Amino acid sequence: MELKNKRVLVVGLGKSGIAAAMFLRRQGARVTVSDARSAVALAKEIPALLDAGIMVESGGHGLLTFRRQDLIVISPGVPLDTPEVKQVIGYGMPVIGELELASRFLKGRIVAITGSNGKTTTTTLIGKILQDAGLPTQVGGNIGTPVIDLIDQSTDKTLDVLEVSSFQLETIEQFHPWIALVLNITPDHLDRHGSFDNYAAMKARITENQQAGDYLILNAEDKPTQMVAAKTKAQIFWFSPRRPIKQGTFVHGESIMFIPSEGAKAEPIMPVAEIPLRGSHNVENVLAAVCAARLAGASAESIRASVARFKAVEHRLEFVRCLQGVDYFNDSKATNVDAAMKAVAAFPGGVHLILGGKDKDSDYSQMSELLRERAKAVYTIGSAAEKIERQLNGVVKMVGAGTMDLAVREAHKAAVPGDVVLLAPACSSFDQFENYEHRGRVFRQIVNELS
Ligand code: UMA
Repeated sequence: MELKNKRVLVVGLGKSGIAAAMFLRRQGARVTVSDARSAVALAKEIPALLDAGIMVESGGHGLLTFRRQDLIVISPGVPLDTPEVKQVIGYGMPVIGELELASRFLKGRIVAITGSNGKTTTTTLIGKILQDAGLPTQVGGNIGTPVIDLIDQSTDKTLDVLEVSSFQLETIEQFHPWIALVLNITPDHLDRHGSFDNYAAMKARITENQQAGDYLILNAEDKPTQMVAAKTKAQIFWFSPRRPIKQGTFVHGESIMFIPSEGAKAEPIMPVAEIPLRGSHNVENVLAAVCAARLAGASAESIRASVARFKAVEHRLEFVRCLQGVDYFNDSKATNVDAAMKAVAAFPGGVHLILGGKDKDSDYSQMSELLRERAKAVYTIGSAAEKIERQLNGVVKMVGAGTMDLAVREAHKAAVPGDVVLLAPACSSFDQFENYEHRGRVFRQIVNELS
């Protein structure tokens, strides 16, 4: 892709927009960036961009800026129906995302992981297993490091392990993973994608450019994920915690097994009991990671050792502390209803659950049965509080806490030894926090200050 002297507009000046703008400039493009935030809010970012010879439009997107370009690169957080974007797409202007741009320059082979939940844990785990197996590996994408930042270090031998979101997949064209994984598809981001079908269709795009020499790993127990099988040219591998499958990974008795091809003998990888992560959803994440790692060339022994050493990723059912016999867990990354349910289901009972934040058109009543069974109380925070209280009315004791501070303190007062205080908010964080990491750090700090 020739970028020299091309006029390129980068929309959104977050992590991926800044990385994309700087990369495009290094490639000799004439770069402009446009962000909805004001110049004051962008005061930290703007000087370095201007120094690099990049033009900056702040405080909103101007249609004229959009029209005078050869290419538009949009950040994952910018919806395609943003009026200016929609209009130039109508004129036939090429619009791609940072993932697509990066993957055109990235060397090596791509292992891409998507799914509604478990992406970050599985991505991190695959990265660790491959690194421990001595394979040249780097990790990035939705997990936090823009894919563009992996380009310089990549060689033809590199395995680029990428967490990819529906937002990123919405703007791909040629993105082509060697190994693609779809962990599960449950409702999320419906405010952005409009419907579950649209959202699922975005996830399925991960396999759009795969060919017969590629691998697609799918969850055999998740219906919407199974549907992706009909859309691929790649060889399909399945994972299942419940039943033997013909090709892929599954649990047999107490062990994780791998079958490399239909009819081949099952190879034992490791006992399930050696998985150091809580919750049955993490067994699924490990099954998916094991399958990818075996296909990428890691040995069974090496995989077993890496998995056994693996620690929960920050903000994913992360153990914070035990105080007066009560365990505190931070699952701030549980940003949708399904993830929050998986977190609650990881405990046999006695859960004091902190729920709320910014709603994403979610249906919290799906949690009713599980909460009746396992939760002692729900503490609501953020702008979704009223909706949650309405939808879960009468299901479980409800405490309208409003803020994280009050929620933790109320839960601390009510919890008795053996109980669990769990932050698994089922919402995004943007109403009260910068992002889910910030929310998780605030929770941890309040918990660590309790006495
Ligand atoms: N902006 C506009 N116009 C708009 C909307 C946003 O100018 O219409 C601007 C904002 O003012 C802001 C910038 O765009 O300055 C933010 O861009 P962004 O939201 O794309 O955020 P980045 O910092 O570039 O981070 C993105 C991913 N964020 C999202 O997809 C929302 C990060 O995933 C990812 O780690 C990073 O790229 C590197 O790849 C985060 C995320 O929340 C973790 N992902 C969602 C999820 O996991 O559920 C999909």
